[in-house]
Parts: sequence; C-alpha cells; structure tokens
Amino acid sequence: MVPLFVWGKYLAMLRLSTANLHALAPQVAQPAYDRSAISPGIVHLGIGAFHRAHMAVYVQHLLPKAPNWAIVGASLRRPDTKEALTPQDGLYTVAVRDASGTKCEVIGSIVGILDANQERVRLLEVMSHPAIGIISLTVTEKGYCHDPATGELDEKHPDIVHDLADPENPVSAPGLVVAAIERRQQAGVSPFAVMSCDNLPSNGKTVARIVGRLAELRSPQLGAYVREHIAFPSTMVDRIAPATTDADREAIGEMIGLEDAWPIMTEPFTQWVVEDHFPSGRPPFEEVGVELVRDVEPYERMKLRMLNGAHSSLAYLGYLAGHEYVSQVMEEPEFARLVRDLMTFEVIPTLHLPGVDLIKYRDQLLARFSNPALKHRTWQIAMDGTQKLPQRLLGTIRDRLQAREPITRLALGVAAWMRYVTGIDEYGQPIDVKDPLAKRLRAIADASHNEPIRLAVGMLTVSEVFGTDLASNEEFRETVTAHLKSLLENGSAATVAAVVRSLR
Ligand code: CS2
Repeated sequence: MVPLFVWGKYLAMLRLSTANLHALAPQVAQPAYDRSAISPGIVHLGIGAFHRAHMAVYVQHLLPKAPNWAIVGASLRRPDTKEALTPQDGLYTVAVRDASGTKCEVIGSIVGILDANQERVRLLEVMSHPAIGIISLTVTEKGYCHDPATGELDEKHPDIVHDLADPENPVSAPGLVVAAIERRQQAGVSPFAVMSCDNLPSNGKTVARIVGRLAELRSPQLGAYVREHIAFPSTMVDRIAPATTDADREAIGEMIGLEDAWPIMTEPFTQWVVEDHFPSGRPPFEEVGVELVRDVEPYERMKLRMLNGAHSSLAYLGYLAGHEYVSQVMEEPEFARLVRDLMTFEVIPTLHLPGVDLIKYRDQLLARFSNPALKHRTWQIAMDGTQKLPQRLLGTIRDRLQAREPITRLALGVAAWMRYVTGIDEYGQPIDVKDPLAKRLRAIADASHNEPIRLAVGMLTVSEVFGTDLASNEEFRETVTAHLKSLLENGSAATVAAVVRSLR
C-alpha cells in the first residue's frame, strides 16, 4: 500500500515543459540557449533512446553556437515518443549514471516530433525544406531493409516492395530518404547529407548503396542523381543507453522535481567519430567533442567487433545462464574472463588502428559493461541477432579463418545465439525471441529436435546471416557444433567455464 502522502506528492508534481522549467531542481543542467530562437537544420529518423542519449546531446551543446541546427525527429514505427514528448515541448531528461551517482540534464535540441505513419506528407515536406542540411538515422540494423550478409538492398522486403509501388507514401527509411531527395531535386533545392548513426559496417557506404539502388529502381536518372549529388558520411557512434523503465521514470521525476514521461538513462562515456564529408555544410561538430576524420571505417570496425561483438556474446551466454542485466554477467568471473580474452586474443589481432591503444580501449569496455548503475538487459541486446551477427562476430571470424588463427571464443557467441533462438531456455521456459527471422529460426530449431549437428547445420543455411562461405567452412561448422553440443548438454555457465579453463 502506497502511503497517502506519496500519492499527494506524485499528483502535485508538475510535468516537464517550457512553462515549468522554473520548477526544475537547481542542480539539473538545462538548455544554455533561447529555445524560441533556434530553428531546425537536421531531420532525424528514429527518435529512440540511443539518439536522445547521443546525437541530441551533442546538438544541445552546439546550439548556443549554431542555432540553426536543431532537430526535428520522426518515429517510424510507434507514436509513443511523440505522445510522451509533445506535451513536454520536446524536452526530456538525460540521466548519466555510474556507481558514483546520477547527473541529470534537460535536453531541448529536439524542436518537433513527427509520427511518420500519421504525418508522412508533413515529414516529407520538412525533409525537403531548404533549411534542412542533414538527414540522420538511427533506425536499427533492420530498418535499412537490406541483406545483412551482403549489405545490399533486399528488393523483396515487403516495405521496399510497397515503396516502389507507392513512392509518394513511403513506409521504409530508405523510401523516405529517396522520396525527399526526389522532391528536393524537382524543386531545385540543394541536396542534404544522409548520415547513418547505426551500428552497420561502413554505414555511410552501406546506406549509399541501399538508397542508391532504391533510387535506381525508381528511375535510372534518380539513381544517377543520388550517386553524383548525395553525400553519405560514415559515423561511429557509441553510448550505452538501456531502455527506460517505470522505476527510472519515478526516480528521475524525484531528482529533477518534475514529471518526465520519457527520460533516458545512460553512462558517462560517449563517443562520436564522423567522416568529414558534408558538401552542403555542417554544424561545427568539432566544437562539442565530435572527432572528425577522413576515414571512419577503422573506428567502426573496432567498435563493432570489440564492443558490440562482446556485448552480443555476453547477451546470449548471459541470458542463457539466467542473468537479466549485463553488469550481472560481468560479476561472474568466468564470463568476464571470456570476454576479456575474446577481445585480447581473437578480436584485437584483426584490427589495425595505429595510434589507438586497444588494450586500454578493452579495459574501458570491461569497466563500462560492469557499470552496476546501468540496468542493461541481456534480452534487449539479444534482439535482432540475424541483423547484428555479421558485423559483430562473423567478419572477425572470417578474418581469423583466413589467417588460420583459432576462433574458439568467437564461435561460442555464435553457438549461444543458435541456442538462444531455439526459443526455449535452460529451464524449459519460453524465450521471447525478437528478430525479423524469428519464425524461420524457430522452425529450423524445431526440425532439429535439439540435435547439435542438425541445429548448427540448419542455422548455417540462413544465408542472410552466414553468406555461403561460412556454411561450408569445416572448421567454423565443427567449432560451433561442439560449443552448441556443450550448451545444450551442460548449459551456458558450465560451457563458459570449460572454454575459459581449456584456453588458460
Ligand atoms: C547493443 C548496442 O543493443 C545492442 O545491440 O550492443 O546498442 C550498444 O549498447 C551500443 O552500440 C553502444 O554504443
């Protein structure tokens, strides 16, 4: 039973909004610029937690110097962000957490949110406005409607089929971008830059290929226009931002003194490396800590293989071992040892980044994964494995196989994914597997009757993930199958312990 005075306090709490900023607790940072004097220069597709913890914070710190680069956000799937933030005039709290405590900042860089499903025409109008110089995206890996193994547009994807049939009313992110490019071209408006902030390999080049192909399917002229005039700078983005819970909402409300329907939890670490390729102009990103470089790819590869590769391995193995949060998995010495050795012996040798101390980067990652104040669910990271595995683990595996080097720890992450997508955990309970190919994976698992060789061989036929080379690589197949057998027979904790011990 909640005591009455708590209810009274909760009911009396004002909602975060421009008018109520005066009631904000004094220790909370807030926009250092006049929000009525800023205007949008960026349209961001996919206005979820990651964008709001990352790019929107950089833009908040840019706006005092560059007031014409505020953000209009669009949600492509659900209207919930718009519903939460519109009554708050787009304001929300970023709560930075670690063992030493929580620091809050109210972010005001998002000046409007559109729901792409309900306001498609308006969204295209805004994207086509001459003031907009950048279209940025965090639509997750699957939002690009591509084949994860090849990085090419999936021309049979239902959303792409739809967008080719009805190009004025696109539903996919590439479809929206192509429609806006066409509108601008027809109206003689200068082209924008398209900046992917998703964890895809060579994200700029990949999105250029996807958008270019979709435009070409519309018409060869539009395809040629995209190739010649649209810049697709690559980026490496990094900040851990777990999904917000109701307990977070309540705790942040208490801290800031106002009710916030959708605050974002994150860690102190943040990094953004951007390829400096914006022919039509960009804000002075370098003034707010963005690293502008000529070639982002080595940084991207480092981050995808080290951070995300370790993250996915921890997520599948940790979930199977019964751990809800990443930091709990890291408390298990054998698991922590496994990811440390995975990075040291199997990932770092595949990276070439002169001037970057990769051992230091590894240690920083281990500390970030162990942050006890961040409730990052293994289940959240386990989502969409078919879209994530190629760039996180399989590219590294290919490089190692080619160099005739062992892949034992890398293959354990892959085997754990195969075990996870069977949809039944180690206690016989169902796993809520979220993945665009979940049904197909489940059918493969059911047909294998948990027989390790059949399960591994069945999963390896998913060519969108493994291509054709890995499925026929004997060493890979055998290593994965041996791990899978152990995971099915002994469980995740015992398998991890045995692998760590055998390689000591
Ligand atoms: C995570 C990433 O959910 C996931 O798959 O691995 O979102 C990760 O937290 C970010 O890439 C960190 O920058």
